[in-house]
Amino acid sequence: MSNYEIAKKIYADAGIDTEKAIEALMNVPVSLHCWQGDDVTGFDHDGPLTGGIQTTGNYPGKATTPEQLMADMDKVIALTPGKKKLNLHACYAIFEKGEFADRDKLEPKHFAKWVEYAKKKNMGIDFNPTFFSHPMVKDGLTLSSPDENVRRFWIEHGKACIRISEYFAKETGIPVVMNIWTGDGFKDIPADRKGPRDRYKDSIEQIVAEPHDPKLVKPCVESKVFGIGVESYTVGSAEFSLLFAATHDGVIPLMDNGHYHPTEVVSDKIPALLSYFDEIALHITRPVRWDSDHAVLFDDETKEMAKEIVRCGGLSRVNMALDYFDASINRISSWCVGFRSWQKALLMALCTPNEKLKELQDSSKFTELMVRQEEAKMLPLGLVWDEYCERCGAPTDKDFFGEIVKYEEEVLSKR
Ligand code: RNT
Ligand code: ZN
Repeated sequence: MSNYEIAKKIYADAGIDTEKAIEALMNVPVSLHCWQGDDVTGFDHDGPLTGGIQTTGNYPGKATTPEQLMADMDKVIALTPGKKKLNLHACYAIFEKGEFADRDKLEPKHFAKWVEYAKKKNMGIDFNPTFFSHPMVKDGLTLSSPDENVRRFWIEHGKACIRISEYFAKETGIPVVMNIWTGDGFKDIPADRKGPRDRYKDSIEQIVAEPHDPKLVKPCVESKVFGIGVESYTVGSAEFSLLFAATHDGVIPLMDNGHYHPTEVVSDKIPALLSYFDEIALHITRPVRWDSDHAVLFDDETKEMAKEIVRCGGLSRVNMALDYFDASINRISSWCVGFRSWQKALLMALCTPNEKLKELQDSSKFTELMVRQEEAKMLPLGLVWDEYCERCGAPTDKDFFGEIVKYEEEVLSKR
């Protein structure tokens, strides 16, 4: 008997069909963020990263051209199992030689090379307007700015991104999740908390009013509790963003698990939101003490989030995207470890006797519930994971690092 056959039997005895789990996971798209490859830089500016987010580290070999970034993504795709969507930011527009369009003037043609890339890989695309790292961010504000010129510029950017999103959806035949996040906020105690939010609300309303087919473009709003330099107040707070989504048809709330007070957990918020929304969206990250965006690991909260999605029957209702950026280690390894960790968490959730555990809860057998939950942790998931990787044509944990080292020697070290 192969290792997998043994594992399959152990799981079957526990009432779990690993074949079904593997098949289900193969069909769940997870959005792979292009920005891990170049420290959230993009191709439309040479300025610093702003917006209260920060990459730390200076590991050599970072991608600086579209060709390099695509080559690096090829590697990540080859080294990770599972279905992917490509997650792009507007600052990753690709211009012809001598051509430039500012953010408010971006057009579908500036992303044609990405469409070609996604089609080659059979991937859908998700999109993000880039409301940071740009001189029109004035005093840290964009869509909530009191300066009408500034606000107008960014509204036009948002509208352009709706049009580009629709183009992606039509080209790939797969709906596009378009996420609106800004770093708007204040370092110190504001004198007016409502004004910026009223302007923010009006701006997002204008953006989502840009004509689009709601079946093709799904706008999201992402909340945040604080950022570097915006410690005292963020305009797009949790309540603001959630309520915006709740009161605007077709707008989806996006929760990033680095964007809450440290003792809050997104795993608990997933079922709460699924009680109200048809669809929700996630940014999956690893906040270490703050929104540090470390690479996602196979840790407890990651597992818990995946469990909630699976238990709620949410695999088709939760738009999952990774969002982290570590510049202190090999970026491709960071990308792969994060993607693989989220796949492991989903596989574990699919290989958990959820129905049985729920029955124990509903019949108040809490003593046994604790015992069975602990028992489930020791099931031989690693053997099912190896089988899943193999079936997806991806290396196992044991083998994938060798490929990273080889790519670093042959490609990254020569940049
Ligand atoms: C920042 C937000 C946001 C960004 C990306 C690059 O705190 O999480 O989603 O990380 O848009
Ligand atoms: Zn995010």
